[in-house]
Amino acid sequence: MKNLIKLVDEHLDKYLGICYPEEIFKAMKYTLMLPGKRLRPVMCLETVRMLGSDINKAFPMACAIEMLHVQSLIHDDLPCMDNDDFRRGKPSNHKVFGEANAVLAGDALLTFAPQLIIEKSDNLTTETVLKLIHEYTKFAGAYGLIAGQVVDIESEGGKLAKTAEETLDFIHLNKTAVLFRLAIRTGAIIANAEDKTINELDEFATKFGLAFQIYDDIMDEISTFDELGKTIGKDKNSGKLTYVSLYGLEEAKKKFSCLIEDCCDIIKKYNSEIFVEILNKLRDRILGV
Ligand code: GRG
Repeated sequence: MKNLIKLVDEHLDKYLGICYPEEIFKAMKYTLMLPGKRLRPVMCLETVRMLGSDINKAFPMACAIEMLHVQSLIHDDLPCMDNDDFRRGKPSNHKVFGEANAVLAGDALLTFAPQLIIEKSDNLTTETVLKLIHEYTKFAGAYGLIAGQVVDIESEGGKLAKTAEETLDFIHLNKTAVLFRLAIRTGAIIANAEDKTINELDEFATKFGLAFQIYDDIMDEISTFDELGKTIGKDKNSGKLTYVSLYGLEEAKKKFSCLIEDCCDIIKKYNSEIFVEILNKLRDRILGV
C-alpha cells in the first residue's frame, strides 16, 4: 500500500507542472499534494494488478480520479457548500488562494483530469480510452457526484423529496460510492476484464463506498482534528442527514460491519492483500481490533 501511494504521489507531481499563470497551478497542486489517503487511485491500480495486467497502463486514469476527488473536496469546503476552513490538516484551498481561485482550481482539476487520460494513456487502445472517458464523465456529472452533492445540500434544509432513508442512500451512493466505482470499474476496463467480473467488482465498490461514507460519518462523531485533518462534529452541528443522525451510532456501526463483511466475501477470491489491508484498517478503527 505504501509503495503504491508513493508511486501515485510521484505521478501526480509529474503530471501537473507549474506554468503561467502560476497562481492557478499552485492552487490546483496545493490540495492535490497534501497527504490524503489516496484510496481511490490505489484501488484503481490494485484492480489492474489483481486482474493480471500492468499497473503502468493505469497511472493517468488513477491520477485523474484523485484529481476529480480533490476537486470535489475543494468545492465542498467553499463557504457556499460545507464551509470548512481545514482540509487534510491544513487551511482549505479558498483560505489560502481566495474563493475565486479555489472555484477555478476545482474547475481546472475537473477538466485537466480527462485531458491527462487522453494525452498520457499511449499504451491503451482508443476504444479503451473512450470507455474510460465515458466512465469519468458519467460519474462526475449530474448523474453522479453532482447529484449527490445537490441532494446533500437540500437535505440540510430539511427539504426531502423522498423518505429520509431513500434520500440518505441516494446521497451516499452518488456523493461517495461513485468515485470508488469509477476507480474499480476503470481498473477492470484497463485490465480488459469480462463484463461478469466488472459487475462483481462494481458490487464490491458500491458496498465499499457505502461503508466508507458510514465510516466517515462515524469518524465525524468519535475522532479528533489531528486524526482527520478537518473540523470535527460539523455534521451534527449543521443538522446534516447522516447514517449516525438517522439510525444512531450503534446501528451505524452494525450496518458498517455488515457492508465490510460483504466486501470481504466478494474480494477473497481475487487474492488482493491491498484490498484486505484497506478493509481491515477501516474495520479496526471503527469496531476495535
Ligand atoms: C464534480 C463538478 C463536480 C462537483 C463536485 C462538491 C461536490 C460536487 C461533491 C462533494 C463530494 C464529497 C466531498 C464527498 C465526501 C466523500 C468523502 C467521504 C470524502 C473524504 O474522502 P477521504 O477520507 O479523503 O478519502 P482524503 O483526504 O484522505 O483523500
